[in-house]
Amino acid sequence: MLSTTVAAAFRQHYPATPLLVRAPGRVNLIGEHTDYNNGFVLPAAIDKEICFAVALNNQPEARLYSVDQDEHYTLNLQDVQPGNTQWANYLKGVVAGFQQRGVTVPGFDCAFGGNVPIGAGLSSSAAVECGLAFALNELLNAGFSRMELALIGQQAEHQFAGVRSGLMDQFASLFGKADHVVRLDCRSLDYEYFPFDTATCHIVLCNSGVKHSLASSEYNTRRQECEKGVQILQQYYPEVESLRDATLDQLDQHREELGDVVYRRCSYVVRENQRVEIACQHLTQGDLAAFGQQMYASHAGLRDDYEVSCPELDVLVEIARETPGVLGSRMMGGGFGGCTINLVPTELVDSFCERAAAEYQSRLGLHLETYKTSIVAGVEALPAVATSGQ
Ligand code: GAF
Repeated sequence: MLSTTVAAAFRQHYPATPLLVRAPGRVNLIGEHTDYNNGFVLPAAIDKEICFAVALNNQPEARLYSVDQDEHYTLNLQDVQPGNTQWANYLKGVVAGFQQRGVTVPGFDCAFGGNVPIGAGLSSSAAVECGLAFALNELLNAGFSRMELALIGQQAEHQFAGVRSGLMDQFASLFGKADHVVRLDCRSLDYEYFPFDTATCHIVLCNSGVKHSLASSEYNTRRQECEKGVQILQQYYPEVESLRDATLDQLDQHREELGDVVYRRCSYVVRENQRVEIACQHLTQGDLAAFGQQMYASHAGLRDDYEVSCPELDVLVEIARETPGVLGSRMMGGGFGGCTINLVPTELVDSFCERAAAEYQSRLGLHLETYKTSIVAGVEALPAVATSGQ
């Protein structure tokens, strides 16, 4: 078990009995690139997770150990700055978030590791941020709400990883509920859970294996393009504070001034927000086939208008579309690689995974990994595990 491995690694390097915490990755059924436009998202926490073992250490520094990289990092808590060790940056960003909120962070020891595939669009970085944020909140009795912890994680992403991400990933990791998806209104931060019955339909992920180096720079560019669209619209419609408030009509009226690229980015976001609303109605009615059609439409928008897909993801969606019985498929997360998310009736899951892998190999000569996921609870503390030496 993951927690046993991480607890054992902790005991190998540090003397104390640690607090154990698990922090899941996430899927997002629909609502992509809408979070930083104050729109709607529909994520869920999944059974791919990062485990943490953390204890205060009475030292002036934090000693960090990545079990997966087998690497140590010592953090001077008086001077927390981003550096060259990427995995440590996420943890440092969380420490900085506590400090910026007036919390004195004393020395601590931390070992962590997990099975969220890196660069697969399943938010391994948010799981790392949220796991440590939750553990420090407990150990320091800092009293932050889960939402504040999510905001600390998001801030870490902005300040220490250079990605101006929205709140979806951290929210999903902290607010996940078993067998439910959750719709978040990224402006009001109101959220609503919807039951998702994996007895009849499974969420299957197809990992393209592509880790695109453009992901963070293009992500920030998309965000700027959306902001530019809002600035232009605001001259005519002062009530438009973000793309959440804009309509397709307004965009059409000012199409020339917006220019082709910004127009397409903005119209994608407006349509995607509408799709989330429609998809949630289908979910409430139990109409997963109609839900799946919204996913296909979402993919087409991400590919053609938002331009964050890549040929491998497009092929995977085509394979899903051609497979009888599959209800919906689209690229997921920031884009430029990572996974597609597929809605597959339970009895077809194995045959779909086999077919998708064979087709991916024959069309692109690439190996495909597939994951049949379960929807699990968000970040939580785990019971202590006995390790040798205890
Ligand atoms: C990444 C970001 F971290 C999220 O905030 C979100 O914008 C997503 O890309 C796209 O929907 O996962």
